[in-house]
Amino acid sequence: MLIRRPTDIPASEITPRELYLNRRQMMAGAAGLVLAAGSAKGIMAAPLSAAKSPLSATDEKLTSLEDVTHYNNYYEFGVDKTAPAAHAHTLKTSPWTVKVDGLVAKPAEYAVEDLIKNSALEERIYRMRCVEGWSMVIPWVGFPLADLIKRVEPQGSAKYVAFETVYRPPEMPGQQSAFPVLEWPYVEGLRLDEAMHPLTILAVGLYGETLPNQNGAPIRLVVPWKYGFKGIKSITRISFVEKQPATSWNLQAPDEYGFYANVNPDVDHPRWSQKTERRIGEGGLFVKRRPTLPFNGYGEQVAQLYSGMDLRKFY
Ligand SMILES: Nc1nc2c(c(=O)[nH]1)N[C@H]1C(S)=C(S)[C@@H](COP(=O)(O)O)O[C@H]1N2
Ligand SMILES: [Mo]
Repeated sequence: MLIRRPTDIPASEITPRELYLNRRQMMAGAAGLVLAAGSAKGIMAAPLSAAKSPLSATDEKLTSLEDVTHYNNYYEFGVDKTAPAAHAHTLKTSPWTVKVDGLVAKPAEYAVEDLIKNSALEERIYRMRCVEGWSMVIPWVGFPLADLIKRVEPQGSAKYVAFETVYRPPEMPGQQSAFPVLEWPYVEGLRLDEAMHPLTILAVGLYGETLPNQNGAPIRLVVPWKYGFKGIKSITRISFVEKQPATSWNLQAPDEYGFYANVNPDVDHPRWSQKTERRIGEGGLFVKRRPTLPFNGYGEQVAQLYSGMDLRKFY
């Protein structure tokens, strides 16, 4: 893991990912062949420099890199937890652009390398809770979504932010299915104040390196007080809109998955309880499920966003 504060790093040392990889391949000599093969498959990871954030949940044991990268949900590559690790290498993540449009004064199209270069990257260790009942602790590398939002200057009429994953059936086998589980592309959304909250980040890496494809390379959303499905992967478009946008899981089963999807032990999923969770990696017969906390334990920071709202109605 390579984690240094941005101020420690001379500008000459910060190179775009491609340059970095080429240089590393040249220096690696014979081993370069192996790296090049990995690079061609789109599975190369490159180190990222990031400052440790005080907003991390530091007291909890990290989920292993193996589990974080081999127990995934990414339906574009299949519905099994192991499918994304097996198949996501087919997605070409470079070059990659993120289009930012809608109700903003300065719409823009960013190359992901530029977003990475021009952002103050932080390591954020977050508890993550999936609606299916499991949880992990993941050291993300990313930057506050608010930083990007401020750059494009939302208009007063912008009330929500809508996100879109790429639609690329040739690279995403799940998008080729005649009976898809979800409508494509995968879409998600946040209220503008949720999107602006300091805990909300766009992640570009984990465990000190660029994101593996199965975790949403090259850029994905992370909102730690909401169920995992809000964390849309491989984002290609971010739009500022006036009305609450459609979201993939809500379209699929509106009575099971709401727009807000705040982690809430008191509101059961129609088919199962949300009171407890299984921490991935805690094996063994007698390992107890952990109690699930309101807002996944981030209530002190985020509960005020929802004051006066009936969280049974707005689930
Ligand atoms: N585009 C896209 N984004 C997605 C998903 C998906 O199927 N497609 N699954 C979601 C769900 S249900 C979860 S729990 C998280 C899992 O993220 P992880 O595999 O990095 O832990 O990604 C979310 N983002
Ligand atoms: Mo999930």
